[in-house]
Amino acid sequence: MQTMTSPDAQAQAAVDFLPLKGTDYVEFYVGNAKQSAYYYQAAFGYELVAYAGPETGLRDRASYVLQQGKIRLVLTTSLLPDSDITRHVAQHGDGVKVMALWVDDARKSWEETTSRGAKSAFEPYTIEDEFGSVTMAGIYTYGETIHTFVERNGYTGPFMPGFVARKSAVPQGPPVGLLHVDHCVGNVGWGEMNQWVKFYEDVMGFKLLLTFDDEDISTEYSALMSKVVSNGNGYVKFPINEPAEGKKKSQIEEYLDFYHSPGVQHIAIATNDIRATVTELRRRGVEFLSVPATYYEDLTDRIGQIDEDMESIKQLNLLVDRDNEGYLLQIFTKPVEDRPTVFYEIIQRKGATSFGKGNFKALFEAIEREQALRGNL
Ligand code: TYF
Ligand code: FE
Repeated sequence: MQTMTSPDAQAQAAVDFLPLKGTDYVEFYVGNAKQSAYYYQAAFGYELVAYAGPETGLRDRASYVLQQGKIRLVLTTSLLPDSDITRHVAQHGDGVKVMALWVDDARKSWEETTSRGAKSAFEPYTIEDEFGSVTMAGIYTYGETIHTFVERNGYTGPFMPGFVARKSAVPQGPPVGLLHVDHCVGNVGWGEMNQWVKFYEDVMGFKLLLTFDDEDISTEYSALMSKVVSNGNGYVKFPINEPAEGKKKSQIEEYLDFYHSPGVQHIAIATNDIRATVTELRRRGVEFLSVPATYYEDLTDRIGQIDEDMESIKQLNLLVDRDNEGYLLQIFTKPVEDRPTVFYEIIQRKGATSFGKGNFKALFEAIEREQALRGNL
């Protein structure tokens, strides 16, 4: 007798085994969380909302939780001469340790992924206080970076049990308008991109969205390759870069030389008014990469008409690209620490779902000018 997959089983197979509600928080391990928290408030307009440290009973570390729109950053520092946090900071400098994903069922997320081959970072556990309970579990991704699954069960406290509410003491200027995390990009070693794409496909149920080969993304000097994976509902997108052979050192190689392992390269943050956002960020002293005036010479020919007037785009040094669905405006900060590692992208999507391929050359040349100043090209 012939066996057929029942429609029920087929529907079951199509069900997302790792439904994600979005990014819950991004946690950095840093050398001095108090000062980093000040920087993110003063320069990027985040608000301090929660804190955990010696005053709340922790002996080994302090964490500051910052929020803007739907974005939550956790800045954690060690209080000890030797600990996982201390060693992480010594190895990588300030960097992203956790990309936390908001889920309905943290235990199931951990079981589904570890049973498919993910390396566990920590087993599911639940913590509670008067505001409710939060269940978490963690798995490793590239380098020392982990994904924590966060199940909030309608938790109503400022962040999670163990944290107390804490308000900003930093005077705030006009709002910056950062809304949510658009994508988080990882840099991995030579020849490792495909195995990490496979990890996101097989272990996390993501789909390959886009591929950029070294022809798409090479300047006269250096090259890289990139593939973008996305989860079922498209809320979570992870581009993964690896270096490619070029005449000079790839920006990905420079990152790996200073981070000393794979890790998060940039976090792209969405705004719905990039001109207002970047004007305010510049006023607050955030440093951006710049493209030469020639970038704007043929821009209208390349992207056609847009809502914004070209003069303001040029003044703010924004990049613009178009795809089949619309266009996007973007700009990139310089690295936000002394090592040339983590930086931010500010992005406004007006229909476009792509990644600014038309800007790669100008952007990578801008990065190379910075690399050359650092003596790393
Ligand atoms: O995320 C992206 O794909 C774009 C462009 O090293 C990009 O932001 C790609 C690779 C890279 C820097 C930016
Ligand atoms: Fe990006």
